[in-house]
Amino acid sequence: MSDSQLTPEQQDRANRLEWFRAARFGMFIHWGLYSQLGRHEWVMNRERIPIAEYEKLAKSWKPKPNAAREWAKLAKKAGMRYMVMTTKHHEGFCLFDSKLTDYTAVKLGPKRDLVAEYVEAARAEGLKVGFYYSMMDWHHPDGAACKTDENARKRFIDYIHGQVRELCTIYGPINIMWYDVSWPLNAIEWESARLNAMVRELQPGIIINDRSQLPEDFGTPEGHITPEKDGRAWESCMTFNDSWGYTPIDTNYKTAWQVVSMLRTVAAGSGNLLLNIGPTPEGDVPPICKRELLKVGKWLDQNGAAVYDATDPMHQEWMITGAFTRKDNTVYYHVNRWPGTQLGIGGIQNKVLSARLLNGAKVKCTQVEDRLILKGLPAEAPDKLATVIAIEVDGVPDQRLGLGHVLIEGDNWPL
Ligand code: FHN
Repeated sequence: MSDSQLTPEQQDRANRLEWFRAARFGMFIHWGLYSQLGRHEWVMNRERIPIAEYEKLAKSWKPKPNAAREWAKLAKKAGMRYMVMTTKHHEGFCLFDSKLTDYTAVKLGPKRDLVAEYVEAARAEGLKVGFYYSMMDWHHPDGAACKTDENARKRFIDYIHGQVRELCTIYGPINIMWYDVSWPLNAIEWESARLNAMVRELQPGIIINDRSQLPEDFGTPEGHITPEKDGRAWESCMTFNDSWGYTPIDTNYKTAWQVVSMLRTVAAGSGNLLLNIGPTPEGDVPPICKRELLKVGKWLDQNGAAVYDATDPMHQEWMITGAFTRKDNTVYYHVNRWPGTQLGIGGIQNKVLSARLLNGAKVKCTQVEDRLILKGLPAEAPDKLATVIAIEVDGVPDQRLGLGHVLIEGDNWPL
C-alpha cells in the first residue's frame, strides 16, 4: 500500500515504525531480584517462595555501578540497534524510581535508579531505548484480587497506569513500550486503550507492542519466527539459552550460527529479532553470550546488506544449503552449510544475470531452465556462520519446487 493510500493514523504508525523496521536486531535484558537466585525469572512462582522471604532479595541485591554500559557497548558491537530492559518483571520489584511503592532499586538494595543507568548507557551508544513492563505483579496485594474485586481492580490499574506514566515521564524520550503478561485482566478491565492513549500523549514518537491486549504497533512472536500478516510490523523475541533471567544451570546456549540464521529468517519476513541476555546479579554478561554476540557482530559488519535492508518479500523453498533474503532484483543466498566447490539451487523461476560472493569475486554460474549451478567456489566455506552469495536476476525473484521432480501447476509445498 503506497503512502498516499494510508489513513493519517496508518501514516503516523508507519512514520513511528520507520527506525524499528530498519533496526532489525535488538538486545533484550532480563535483570531483577531473581538474578540472585539463578533459577529463572519465574523462580518466585515456580518454587512458591513466600513474599516475605522473597523480599529479602531486595535488600541483598548490590549490582555493580553502570553495568548497563557493558551491555550497550556489546549490543552495538553485535550489530544491535536498540535495547529493551525489564523495568519491572512479574516479581513486582521496580528497577526504576517509582514513587508509588517502596519496593524499588532506589529505596532498597541497589540504592540507585537502574533504569536511569540503562537509559544513559543505551543513549551513549546511539541505541534506541525500550522499556519492558510486566502488567502482572506478584508482589502487589491487588495483583490477583483485581480479577474478582472491583475496588481492587481500580486500585491495581491506578497503580499500573501510574507506573507507566512514571516511566513515560522520568526518563526523557522513550522509543518502545514493551508490555508483558497482562494476567489476570482483559483489555477492557485493564483500560488498555486509556493507558496507551496516555503513553502516546506523553511519548508521541513511541511504538507499543501487542501485550496490553491491544494490537497497537507490532506483534511479538516469542520463541519462534512467525511473520505478521498484511505487512504489520513484528519482532521475534528469543532467549539465548532457555531462560530469560540469569540461569547458569541452563547451559543450552544458542550459537552465533543459529543467531545468524535467525537474523536471515526475520529479514526474509521483514521483521526483527530481539535476542535476550540475562546478566548476573552483579550485572555481568554471561561470557558465552558475549563471545557469540561478538561473532555475530563481525558477521554483520561484512554481510549487513543481506540482513538489514534485504526485506523484500520472495517466495522461496527450503534448501539444506541455505536460504534467501531479497532486495529488489538481488537475491542473497545465505549458504550456512557449505557444499564445496559447486552449489546447486533448483526452482529459480528467473533468468540469472550474475552471481558474486557478497564480499568477493564473481562466481561462475550456469542455468538450465530452473536449475542454477554455481561453480568454482572455494572448497571450504569462506564464512562458516553463513557465506552470502549475491545473485542478480531478471524480473521479480521467485523460487518454486513443489513435491515432484517437476513443478506442476498449484503444487507448492510452502517453506
Ligand atoms: O513470563 C514472561 C517471561 O518471564 C519473559 O519475560 C517473556 C519475555 O517475552 N515474557 C513472558 C512469557 O511470555
